Amino acid sequence: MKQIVYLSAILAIAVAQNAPAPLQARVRISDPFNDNQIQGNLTFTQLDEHKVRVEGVIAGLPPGQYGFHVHQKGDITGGCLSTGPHFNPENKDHGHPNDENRHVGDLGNIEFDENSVSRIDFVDSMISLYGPHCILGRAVVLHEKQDDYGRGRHPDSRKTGNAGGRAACGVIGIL
Ligand SMILES: *[C@@H]1O[C@H](CO)[C@@H](O)[C@H](O)[C@H]1NC(C)=O
Ligand SMILES: [Cu+2]
Ligand SMILES: [Zn+2]
Repeated sequence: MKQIVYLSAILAIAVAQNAPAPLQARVRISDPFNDNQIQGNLTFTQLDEHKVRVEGVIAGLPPGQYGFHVHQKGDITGGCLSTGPHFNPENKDHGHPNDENRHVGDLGNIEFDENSVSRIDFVDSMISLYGPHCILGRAVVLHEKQDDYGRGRHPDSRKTGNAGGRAACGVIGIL
């Protein structure tokens, strides 16, 4: 009896060690070409094939909603503008995170509270840490205005959600 208990304990440990560690990525958000008023860290965790959890805290913008995207390039040599357009490997229109027709990088808006803090914790079903939707080595960009999810009248709505300038950004790296 004791041996069976030992054996199953050893087996359980072996199974746990065989399970791959979750793929994770990290990004430090800042506005180094500005005055470094905006600061934050985010962690991405691959939960399963179609789910990535995004969690972290960003501080430094007045209360409100701000566009939040993954942009194509992990290049911040010339500030957040160097990151290029929204990550859009399937050539779709800009949209809401729950839309079928959206850029892979369209993560919608994040909200800053009255203390200028945004607490982020959501799951997205289109970004990935591997494969054709992989966001590793690309950039997170936080905008100066609210993303209208492509529903606005402005000509930029279908391309960028008319979210205005780029307030802060960071390159997504493997953790
Ligand atoms: C981000 O993480 C670094 C260390 O990993 C820490 O020094 C820094 O304070 C964090 N920034 C915020 C805004 O939490
Ligand atoms: Cu953007
Ligand atoms: Zn977009």
